[in-house]
Amino acid sequence: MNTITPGLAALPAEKKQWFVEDRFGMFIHWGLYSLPARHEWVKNREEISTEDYQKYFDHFDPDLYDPAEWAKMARAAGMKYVVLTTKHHEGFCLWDSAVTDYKVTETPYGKDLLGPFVEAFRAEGLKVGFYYSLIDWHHPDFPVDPFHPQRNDPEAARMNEGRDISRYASYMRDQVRELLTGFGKIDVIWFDFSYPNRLHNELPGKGHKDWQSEELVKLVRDLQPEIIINNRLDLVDLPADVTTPEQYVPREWPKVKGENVTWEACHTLSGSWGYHRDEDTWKSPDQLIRLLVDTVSMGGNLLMNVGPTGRGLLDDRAVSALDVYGKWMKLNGRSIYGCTQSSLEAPQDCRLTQRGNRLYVHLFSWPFRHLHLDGLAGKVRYAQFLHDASEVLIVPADEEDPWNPTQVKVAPTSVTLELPVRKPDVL
Ligand code: JFZ
Repeated sequence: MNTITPGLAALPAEKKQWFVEDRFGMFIHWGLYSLPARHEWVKNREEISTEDYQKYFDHFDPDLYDPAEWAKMARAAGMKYVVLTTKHHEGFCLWDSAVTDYKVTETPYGKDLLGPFVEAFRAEGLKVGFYYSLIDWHHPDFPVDPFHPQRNDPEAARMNEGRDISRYASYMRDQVRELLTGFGKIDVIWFDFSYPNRLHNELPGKGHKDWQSEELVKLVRDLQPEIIINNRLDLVDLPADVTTPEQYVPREWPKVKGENVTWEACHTLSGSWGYHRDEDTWKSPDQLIRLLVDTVSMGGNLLMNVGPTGRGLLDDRAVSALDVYGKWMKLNGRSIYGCTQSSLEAPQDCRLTQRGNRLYVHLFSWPFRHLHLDGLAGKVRYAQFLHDASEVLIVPADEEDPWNPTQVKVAPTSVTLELPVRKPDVL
């Protein structure tokens, strides 16, 4: 047994109730990288120096930014909470931080983005979360490491002289304090990310000692006692409030030390998190819905990402994806909100979600006329389609059809539903 330092204990389950009921949130990656529009890691990938990256700061002017519009779209898509990158790895801050000039108020836009954002999403009834990058490729005290844009610079070692990561850790605490005191009640904080081991090159990685993660968590718990903190602070012996697999569908409910944990999958609509103009890997409507159903069928949440453009709009491809969710959730939201994994085994090509004694069967491919549900003999009172509430007949177990006695055999332990030959024309 680990004894947990006071102030570091994880949130009790009842404080996470809203989160597991809501099930579906919007992730937003927005920053200077929206201008190059070729991946939020562009500074790293193209090894861009801070001087060369400055042009994006000098041209940051999202004149069409209207957070009320975003919030309406998120709500219409069925999303119940939002997580915004207040600072991503590039180090640029979307609020008027007192401890840096590398912030939106110093760009041509010249105004705070975060205050209006928080207000707009709350007004639509969504809970609000802040993503805050532990990595910072701009801060002068952040040592060049395996992910740093200057990692291959022959001067890297010399550059690190005088860089003091403990000063950076204290900068992070200052910023987190601003974020968690200046914008009212914040529901989620999403730190990103740790890489304590040496990676592909010889430079050491970074983990909880570098971030001073314990101090950070204590501060967060102190300022916002009900906030949900994710698991990317490299606090291996501390239970996190939520585990966050990324761009990946687990095979089963994720476990920590053998126990099912609260978890949230995050996914992109295309491949990049930040706005990427030329990417051609947008997920199909079918894939978008499956990601949500798959996740909830294993007891998780889905945080689906959008990357607004440099002018502050969601582009048409993102808007269409949100429409897909909106249309589907309007009819099928009851199989998502407040639902979780069922203890029953799903038939082939199906997923199950369950809320209380109501079982939702999601058919990923359409069977011919009959759907057999094992282990449910005598337990199904009524069956219906969710999209139109039309009855789905249950094949009586004890009656044989005199015209064709071999037609349907109902196993004594299962229930057989009679489906129309043609799949109803809903997504
Ligand atoms: C991180 C970010 O680098 C990325 O830009 C985005 O913000 C995403 C949500 O989070 O990406 C990660 C973090 C951890 C791993 C991979 C990508 N990992 O541990 O493999």
